[in-house]
Amino acid sequence: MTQPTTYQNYINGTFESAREHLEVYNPATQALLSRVPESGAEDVERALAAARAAQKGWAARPAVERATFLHRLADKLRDNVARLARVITEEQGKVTGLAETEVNFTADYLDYMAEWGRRIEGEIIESDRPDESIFLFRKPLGVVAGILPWNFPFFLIARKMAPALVTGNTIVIKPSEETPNNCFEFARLVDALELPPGVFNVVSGSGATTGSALTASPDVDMISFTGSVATGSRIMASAANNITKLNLELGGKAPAIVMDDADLDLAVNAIRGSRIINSGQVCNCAERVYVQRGVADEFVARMAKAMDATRYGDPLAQPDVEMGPLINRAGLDKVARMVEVAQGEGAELITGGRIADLGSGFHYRPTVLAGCRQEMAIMRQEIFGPVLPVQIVDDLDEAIALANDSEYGLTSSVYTRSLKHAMQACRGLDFGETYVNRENFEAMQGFHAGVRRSGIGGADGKHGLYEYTHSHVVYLET
Ligand code: TXE
Repeated sequence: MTQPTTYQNYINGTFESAREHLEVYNPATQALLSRVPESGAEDVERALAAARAAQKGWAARPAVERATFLHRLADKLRDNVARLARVITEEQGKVTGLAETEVNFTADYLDYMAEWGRRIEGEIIESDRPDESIFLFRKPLGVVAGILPWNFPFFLIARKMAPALVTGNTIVIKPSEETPNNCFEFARLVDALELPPGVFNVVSGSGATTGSALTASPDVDMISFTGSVATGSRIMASAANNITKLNLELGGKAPAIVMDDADLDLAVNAIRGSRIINSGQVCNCAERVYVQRGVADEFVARMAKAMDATRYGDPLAQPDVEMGPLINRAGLDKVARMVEVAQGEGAELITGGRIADLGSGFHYRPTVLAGCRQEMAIMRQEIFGPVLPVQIVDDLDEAIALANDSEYGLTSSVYTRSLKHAMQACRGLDFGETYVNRENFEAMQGFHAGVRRSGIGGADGKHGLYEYTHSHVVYLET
């Protein structure tokens, strides 16, 4: 058996030990993988001070020069795909193919954001005065704190650091305590680039200790957070003391609407894929289905068959599985409890419905629940597991009204062959994203943002890039 690795924080271009440590386990085998710093307030302050000291010099470089570091990092990622994917799978539990996709997508994302180096634009605004010019510059905010979740832990590093760095900010990343190892491997590759010290820093630790030290600090200009609504709300309260700018992605309860005129093969395939990918632990994937009455029985029967056929297990021991374990015991218990409560409230269990005993690991059987009603917790709260609750609707108006009746508003999808229905859904759905006749996944050049409690601001594309800047308007009278 391999010995657990001990990782160190990455502060000011140096790997440093911390006084306290946390342990990281493989969710499929429960084997100890690593010890990582439980960083205290002093570690956090040192990282922030390093980021502050580096920021002005970093911002003074041309954006295209800053971008070259991101391109070089992308190349390093591509040279290490298999190794990095293994680190991700070991601590997070996703299947190897998905982990490899995550690494490759992260490399592409770094390249994509680097390309903005030559495209960041200000504005020249018409003046009311005869001899005046008005210029709008875009400037970096300063020091960004990036607080990460565990579901796409590697990609989320880049989703925060790439737009931050290309626009001239410096960053301190805190990975989730569930999945910090991949972030330290990322830092090792950054270290080999000879990026100026302090531009990119990593401090690991729990939310209560390290996360709250970061969000409480007056030396942070923007907090970019992806995680739960409860933690997002706590972070907002903490940021309020310093009026720190926030960018929050807080998950979703994505509705999938399946109309009588849908291509059912496509709908079943896409929705099933969306529920088992990453064991259902994805913010943008179908969490509840509204199916029109005419195809409801057939949809449920086909979905149950497809879910039932899912191969799951330890992705490193059985490379052909389609789904790995859930992230931890708490995640597994939450999913199991939600399914039990739903059945108590009258939902009909079609398939699955229990923890899978594979000897070790946090596995849950792919599950379909029919006869669900809007007031059930399973239709309202984020499940974050391979469980699909299905409710019957009579028409599209009803489906849209039920879809919108949610505290979340990140993504949504609709399956129909009718252009009229598709456009009606696009007009009626109050969400940050809608997918029509396709699986739920966003593009890096889009804009991933939610409404209601799904967050504030967003990521990706031009709009995501400019979240990391502020405007500076200059009135020049000559
Ligand atoms: O999230 P947390 P958890 C949802 C999903 C999941 C639930 C709980 O429903 O079941 O959240 O997951 C840091 N100050 N999502 O408990 O607590 C923490 O250390 C500062 C949806 O893992 O939000 C970690 O780095 N930071 C989501 C990060 O916040 C704090 C993805 C996320 O942890 C903190 C993940 C504090 N007080 C879970 N407390 C998505 N949007 O996709 C915790 N953290």
